[in-house]
Amino acid sequence: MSAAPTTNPKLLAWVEEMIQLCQPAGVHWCDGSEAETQRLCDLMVQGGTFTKLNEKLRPGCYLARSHASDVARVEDRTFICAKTQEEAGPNNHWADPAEMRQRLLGLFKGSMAGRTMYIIPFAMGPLDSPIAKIGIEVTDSAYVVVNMRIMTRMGQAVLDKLGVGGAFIPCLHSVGAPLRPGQQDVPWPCEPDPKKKYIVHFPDDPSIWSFGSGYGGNALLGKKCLALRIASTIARREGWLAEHMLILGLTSPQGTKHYVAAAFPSACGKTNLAMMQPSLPGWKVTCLGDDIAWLRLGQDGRLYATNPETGFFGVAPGTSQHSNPNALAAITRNTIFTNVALKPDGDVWWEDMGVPAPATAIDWEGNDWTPDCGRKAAHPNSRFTAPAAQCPVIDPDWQSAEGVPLSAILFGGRRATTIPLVNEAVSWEHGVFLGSACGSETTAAALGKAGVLRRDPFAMLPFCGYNMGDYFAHWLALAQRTDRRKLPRVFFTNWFRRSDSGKWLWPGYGENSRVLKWVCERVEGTGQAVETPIGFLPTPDALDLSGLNLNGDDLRHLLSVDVEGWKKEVEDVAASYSNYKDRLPSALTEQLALLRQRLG
Ligand code: O2Y
Ligand code: MN
Repeated sequence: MSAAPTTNPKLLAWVEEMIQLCQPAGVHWCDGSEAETQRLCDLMVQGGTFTKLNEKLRPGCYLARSHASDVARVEDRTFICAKTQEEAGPNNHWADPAEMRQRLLGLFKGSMAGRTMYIIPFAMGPLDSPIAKIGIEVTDSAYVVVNMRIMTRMGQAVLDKLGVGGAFIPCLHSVGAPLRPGQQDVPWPCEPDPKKKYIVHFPDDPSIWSFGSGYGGNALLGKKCLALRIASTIARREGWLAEHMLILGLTSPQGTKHYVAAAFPSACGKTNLAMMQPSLPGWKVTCLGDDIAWLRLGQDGRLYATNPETGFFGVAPGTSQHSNPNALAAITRNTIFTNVALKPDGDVWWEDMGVPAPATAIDWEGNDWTPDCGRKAAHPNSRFTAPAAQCPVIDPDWQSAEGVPLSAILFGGRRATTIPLVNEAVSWEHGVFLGSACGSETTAAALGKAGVLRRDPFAMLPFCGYNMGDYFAHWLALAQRTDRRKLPRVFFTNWFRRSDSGKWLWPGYGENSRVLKWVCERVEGTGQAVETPIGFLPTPDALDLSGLNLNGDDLRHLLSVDVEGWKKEVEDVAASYSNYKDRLPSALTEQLALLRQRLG
């Protein structure tokens, strides 16, 4: 502790307490330097956690393979320990804070024996942003340290900002695999029993405790835990919003620029849209973030968006030259790959990469793999961790302290039927209704059949740190705090509509720029639309479909109101609302009633 690079007494006291609790073999304060990262990567190569990739083909890149029991976020082990279950809401698992604390103290006791405790000072949001938050993650995973360095602003600059009296959010993480003296370590230590993993949030402290997993959102505590679950509770108090949204800039051939934020449930292609290459000539997309947006009213009454992260933790399978050329370019160097396949030439491969499968490879579990072996080479949730600055279309203002003013917000989901390609809300309240009705179908659905629909309001179901009914009210209240004409226009999009025979009706990817163009035109007052029972839909010739071979029937299907489908939709949304009981704002019940009425 004498080597601590801070004099902040609260931080020193907390770290001392954590050392006493976790009993590590050593302590390392992270400075975030290049040299430190290199030392940790070398250490992980020696220990078998990392494989260095071919330096010529993927300079500065590494591959990690996780334990087969530790491959994704664990929603059923994620808890919001608010004072009461009512505060956490039906959208969260809840446990009594005092009881949970006792349970966690038992688990963390001696949990880092034989390991190094790393202390990671990190900031979510640019350090000079008025809503930036400082976290300190204490972890026994070097993998977490090197990922956090990509995903957050990390190191000495954060401690300098914290100073002697600054506040921080304590984030305790252990893989839950202490080493006995002389015990050999494994490449991916973790607690294999799913029932012993805990991802716990105490919104009243606030603090985060994560035990047993070394993977993704379970372990990189700045991301879903801090920047969404805890930040959403802070944002409610402080009057802003922490959202599961990408942020992009869209510039027309005439040079007019609009910023758009978009919320889609997990696995709906947010990273692809965030950095898309528009198919429309002369249009340009720039990326500000692919997963999280913090939104706050500016002095001028407009809503400003900031990405609190500095990297992409993107899903690898499906990332190809067709779906996301800019992501492929961003991950050519200084990238950590987790659970993808290793080719004999020391490069990586995954399903739907758009290049032929190698004749042989090592799969994500470390076994020999051939294309005909009947197994996937990469895990479906395999990931790349890459610096945002490496994205070829990163927006020049992506680190702006004030954020960027939003012209539009898009909601969406993966829906085979009923939901049109694009639909504009008629008012802020209607927009909040559209957000609250978000849902997505499982991708495993048989071709042509709708998958199982999971309602995912605002794409925040796994990430809202308090009662979703109160969250809806917080969104509605924004219109009382500013001139509502200055708020972004709200749209609902669906790139995943299928015909009755199961054919995709919309080509997606770069072609989505045609929808974004209409969105900009609506904001500017030039886009043609017809008012329908569900909102404003583009008139048949309002979308720029030049050069796209879309047949008239398919276009009509994409842009029509399926009244019978919508009647079922209304009842399904009503059923989801019943979860929130008296916490559901009356404005949303009214929106539902109005929609029922308009549908006849
Ligand atoms: O499985 C994980 O731990 C990652 S989940 C994830 C990662 C990046 C961005 N979004 C998500 C998500 O589930 O929404
Ligand atoms: Mn996400």
